[in-house]
Amino acid sequence: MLYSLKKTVDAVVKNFRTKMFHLRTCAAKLRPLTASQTVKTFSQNRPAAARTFQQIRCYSAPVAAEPFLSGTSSNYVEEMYCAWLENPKSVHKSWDIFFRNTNAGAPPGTAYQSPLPLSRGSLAAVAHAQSLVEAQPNVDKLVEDHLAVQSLIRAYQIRGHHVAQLDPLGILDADLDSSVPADIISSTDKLDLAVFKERLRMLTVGGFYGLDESDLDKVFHLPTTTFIGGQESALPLREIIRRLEMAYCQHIGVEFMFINDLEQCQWIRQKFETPGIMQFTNEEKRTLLARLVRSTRFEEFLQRKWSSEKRFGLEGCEVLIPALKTIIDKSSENGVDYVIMGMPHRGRLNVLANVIRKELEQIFCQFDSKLEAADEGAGCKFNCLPHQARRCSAHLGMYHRRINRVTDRNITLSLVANPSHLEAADPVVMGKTKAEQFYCGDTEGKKVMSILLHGDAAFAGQGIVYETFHLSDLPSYTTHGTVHVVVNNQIGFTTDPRMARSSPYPTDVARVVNAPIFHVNSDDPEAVMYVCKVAAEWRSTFHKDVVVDLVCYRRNGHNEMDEPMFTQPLMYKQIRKQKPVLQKYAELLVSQGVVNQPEYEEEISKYDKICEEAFARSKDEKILHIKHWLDSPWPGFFTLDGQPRSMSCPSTGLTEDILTHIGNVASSVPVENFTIHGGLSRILKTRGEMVKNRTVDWALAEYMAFGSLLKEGIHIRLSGQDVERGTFSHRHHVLHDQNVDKRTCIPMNHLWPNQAPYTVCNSSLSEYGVLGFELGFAMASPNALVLWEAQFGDFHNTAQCIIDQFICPGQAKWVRQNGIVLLLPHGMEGMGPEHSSARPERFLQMCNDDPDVLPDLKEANFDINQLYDCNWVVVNCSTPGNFFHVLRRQILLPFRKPLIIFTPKSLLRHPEARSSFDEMLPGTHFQRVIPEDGPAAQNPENVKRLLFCTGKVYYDLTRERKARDMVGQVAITRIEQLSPFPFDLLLKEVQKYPNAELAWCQEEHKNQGYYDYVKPRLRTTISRAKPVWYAGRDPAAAPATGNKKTHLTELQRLLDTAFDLDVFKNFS
Ligand SMILES: Cc1ncc(C[n+]2csc(CCOP(=O)(O)OP(=O)(O)O)c2C)c(N)n1
Ligand SMILES: [Mg+2]
Repeated sequence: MLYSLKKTVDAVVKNFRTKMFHLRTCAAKLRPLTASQTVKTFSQNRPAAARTFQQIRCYSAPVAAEPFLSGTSSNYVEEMYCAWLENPKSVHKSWDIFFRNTNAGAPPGTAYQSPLPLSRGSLAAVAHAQSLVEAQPNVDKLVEDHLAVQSLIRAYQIRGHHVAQLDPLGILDADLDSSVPADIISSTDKLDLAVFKERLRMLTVGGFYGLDESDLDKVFHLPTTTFIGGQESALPLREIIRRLEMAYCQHIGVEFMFINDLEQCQWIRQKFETPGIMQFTNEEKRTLLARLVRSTRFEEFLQRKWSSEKRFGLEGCEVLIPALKTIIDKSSENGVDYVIMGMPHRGRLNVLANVIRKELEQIFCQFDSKLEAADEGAGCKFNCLPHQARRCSAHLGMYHRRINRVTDRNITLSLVANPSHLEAADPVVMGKTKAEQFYCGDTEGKKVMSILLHGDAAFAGQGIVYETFHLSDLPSYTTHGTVHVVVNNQIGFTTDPRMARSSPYPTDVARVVNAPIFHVNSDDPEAVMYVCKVAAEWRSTFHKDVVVDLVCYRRNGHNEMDEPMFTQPLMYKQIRKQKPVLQKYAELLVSQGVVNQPEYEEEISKYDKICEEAFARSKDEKILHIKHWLDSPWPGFFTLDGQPRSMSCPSTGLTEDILTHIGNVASSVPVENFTIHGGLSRILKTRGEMVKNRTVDWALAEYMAFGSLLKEGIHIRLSGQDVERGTFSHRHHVLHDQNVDKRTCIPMNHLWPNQAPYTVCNSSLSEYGVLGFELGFAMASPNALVLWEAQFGDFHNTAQCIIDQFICPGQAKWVRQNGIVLLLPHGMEGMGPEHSSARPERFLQMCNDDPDVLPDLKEANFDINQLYDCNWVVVNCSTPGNFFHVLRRQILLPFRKPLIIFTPKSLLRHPEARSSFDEMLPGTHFQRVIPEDGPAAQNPENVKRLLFCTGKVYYDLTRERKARDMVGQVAITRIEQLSPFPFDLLLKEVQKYPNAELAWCQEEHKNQGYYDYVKPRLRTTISRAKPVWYAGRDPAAAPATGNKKTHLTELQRLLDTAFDLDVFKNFS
C-alpha cells in the first residue's frame, strides 16, 4: 500500500517536473513570438470553445526565475495562464497581477505580489497590488494548496464513482472493489462526521494533499476543468468537497475520465457538476410515476394471471421502462424517428407492452395454450405448435409505428427477434440500424438509432459485446452511436458477479471505445431519468456509444419458478425486505405534494383496468398471427396475404452488351489521373483480354453479377476481412492511387448513370460480429444483395452462433426471410488442416430436406418450390458462369433464402475454370446439376461408372480420366446445388446411364464434406436400386494432412479409386 502510494506520488512529481520543463521551454520559446503565434501555441491543447481569445497577450517573463515556479506548480500555472489569457478576471487577483507584471517585463523574481484577502477589494488594495514587491515566503504554500485542490477535484472526477451509492441493496459495491480510493476524502458513510474527519486527516496532515482541516474554510480558485462553481470562480474547500460529493458520490457514478477528448470530458463534467442541474418539474415527476405504475403493475398482472409461467420478469428493475422511454423521448426530440432495439429475456414482455406499445391482448394471448398459430405473415409455411409459439414469446421481434406522446412526433420502434443466446443479437441490431440509415440517406445517424439492452453477466462475459463495440466507429459499420442499457441486477442466473467477471464493473468493456458509462442506483428513479437524458443527448451530440448501467436487483429467481435462496441467501434476505421502487417513489412524491394518495391509487386502478380489458379481449383471439411479430416487414415484396408474387424465376442471363460493358469497366480505371500499381495494370489487362475473348474467370463473373444487379437498382454490400482486394488478390474492387495517399476508386460505382450504390468494405477481424451485422443489414430490405465473405471458410466457426441461431432456423423461428450470402473459400490445396475446409458437412447437416423421401418430381416449378421450402441453399459451383447465375438468382427469386457458397481458391486462376459469355446470355440459368457432356454422354450405354462430384475435384477427375483414356467409360456429373437436393435432375442422369455403377467422389475426408448428405439422397433418388460407392479420403479428425506429400498421395489414391472399375467388385 505504502509502496504504491509512493509510486503514485513519484509519478505525480515526475509529471509536474515534465510540465515545469515544458512551461519553461514554452516561456523561452514564447518570448520572440508574435502575439498571434502565442495564441496558436496555447490554443493547441484547448477545446474549440476556448480558442477565441478576446485579448492577446505575450507571456514573456523569464518564469524560471520565479521562486514558486521551481517545483511542482507549472501545470497549475499554465492552467491559470490560459484562463487569464481568456479572461483576466477569471483568475485570482494575485495571478492577474503576476501575469500583467510579467507581460510588462518585470525583472526575474519580482513579478509576483502577495495575494490580498479575498474579502477586501478596495481600490486602495488594488493600487497596492499593482506595485511590484518581493515574493512572500508563503507563496509556495498557496500554489501547492491550489494544486492540491485541483488534484482533489480531479480525483473525484476520476474515481468518485467508486464511492457513489449505487447498490439499492447496499450489499455489494457495483464495482466489486469495496475500498475507497486513497485520494478521495469521501467515505461510504459520508454522514458520519468523525469518519469524514479521520479520512481528511489521513489525506492531509503531511499526507496526500498537504491540506489540513484549517484549510476547509479557505477559498480556492476553481480550475476551468470543473463546473461545480456554477457562477462562482472560487469556493471554500468545504463547499468544493460538498459539491464534488453531490456530483460524483450520490446515486450516480460517472465513469468518463478515460475519454481522450477534452471537449467530451468537459461536456460530461458540465452535465453532472453544474449545481442544481438535476431538476425535474412536477409534470415530469408525475409522468415518471405513471410509467413506473405501468411497469410494475404489468408484471404483477402477469404474475396474478399466469403464476406458473416463466416470464423473466423485471421486478427489481421496473425503472427500465421509464428509462427506455426517456431515452426515446429525448432522442425523438432531437430528430430521431426510428429506434431499433435489441434485448435479452429480462423484461422483454414489459418492454413490448409499455415501450413499444404492442397491444396487450397480443401479448396475453400467447399464454393461451389452446391457441392455434397461423402464419400467413411472410408467406412461410411455418406452423408453430402452440407451446412452441409461446416459447417464442420471449424472443419474437416487433415493429410498431406510433406518435410519441411527449414530443408529438411520429416514431417507429422495432425490437429485433433474438435467440436465447445472450448478446448474439447485438451486431444484428447494429446491422439493421446501419441498413435503415443507409436506405433513408441518414449518413450521420440523426434519424435512425439503436438501443441495446444487456444483462450484467452477459455484458461482461460474452465476447460478442466486445466485437460489436469494435464495429461502432468503423466507417462502413458505424451506426453513429448506440445507447447501451445494462440491467445490472448483480447476478447472472445463480452466479455471483465475483465469480462471473474479473473487471470491476460489468460495463468495463465499453471503455475500449471511449464510451462514457453512467452507473446509477435504480431505486432513485429521478437519477435514472437524468442519466438517460444525458445519454440520449450524448448520442445526439457526439454520435458515439454510451452506457447506462442500471444497478438494481432481481426480486425473484432467474425466472419465476426458480428458488434464489439456494445460492444467494443473504442477498435474498435483503431483497425480501426491499420496498419496491414504485412504492418508494410514490411515497416521496406524496410527501413532496406532487401527487396525493388518491391520485396515485387512481393511476394504478386505471392501468389495472386496461390490463383486465385486454385480457378479456385476448380470450377472443382464436389464432396467433405470427405476422404481428415481424421486426422488419418488407412492404410490397409479398402479396397482401404474404405470398411470393410468383413461383418462378426469370432467366439470370444478360445481353452481350451488358456483359461487355461491365467487363470493360472491370478492366479499366474509370477516373482521370489515377495511377494504379503495375501488377494491377497487368491483371486489368488480362481481364480486358478475357472480355475480348468473351470469357470470364471467377472474379469477372462476380463483377458481372454485381454490376448487372446494380443496374437493376439492387444495392450490393460485400463485407468481410480484406474483401476489397480479395484474400487471394483476385478481386481488386477498390483501386488505390499509388501516388496519393488514401485516394481510391471503386469502378463498380462507375458502371451506369442511375445505378444502385455498391459498398465493399474490409471488416474488422471479427467473424461473429461482422456476420451478425451483415445478417442484420440484410433484414432491412429484400432488394439488396448482402454478402459476407470469410477469409478462409473454416473461420466461419467463430460465427457459429449467428449461423446456428439465426441463419439456419431464422425463418422457422421468427417467420423472417433473409437473403444473406456467405462466401466460404473451401478446398483441399495441400495447405494443411487450417484453411482447407469450410465444413460443408455442417451446413448440409442442418438442411431441412428429408433424405429418405422422394419429393413429387412432377410438381410444376419443382425447383422453385424446393427452394421455397428449404431453410437455406447450399452450392459449390465449378464454373464462374454458374457462380454468376447463382448470385443473380438470389435476387431474381420471388422470396429470400440464405445462400451458402463454397468458393474456390486455386480455381480462381485455373485456366480451365473459365466460362464463355455464351453460358451467361439471355435464356441461360443457374445449373443445379452440370451433366456429363463429353463422349460418355454420346454413348451412355457404354458408360461403366457414373461419378458424381461437386466443386474443384471435378478438374482433378477430368484430368485423370483423360490421362487414363477413359472418357467413354466414366461419366462425371457435377452437383452444383447440393441443397435443396436436385432429385429430379439426378434421376435423369442415373437413368441415362443404365449400365453404370454409381459413385460419389470428393476430396474431403469421408466423415466430412458432402458424402453423408449426398449418399442417402442419391439412394432415395434411385429407390435404392443400386449401391452408391465412395471414392475419397478416409475418415479423419483433422480436415487435411499437414504434409504436402501425404496430401498428394491421398489425392492420387482417391483418383485411383475413382477410375479403377474393379475396385468395388469385392464389395458387391
Ligand atoms: C450464450 C448464452 N449462454 C448461456 C445462457 C444461459 N443463461 C440464460 S440467462 C443467464 C444469466 C444471464 O445473466 P445476466 O446477463 O446478468 O441477465 P439476467 O438474467 O440477470 O437479467 C444464462 C447464463 C444463454 N442464454 N446464452
Ligand atoms: Mg444479471
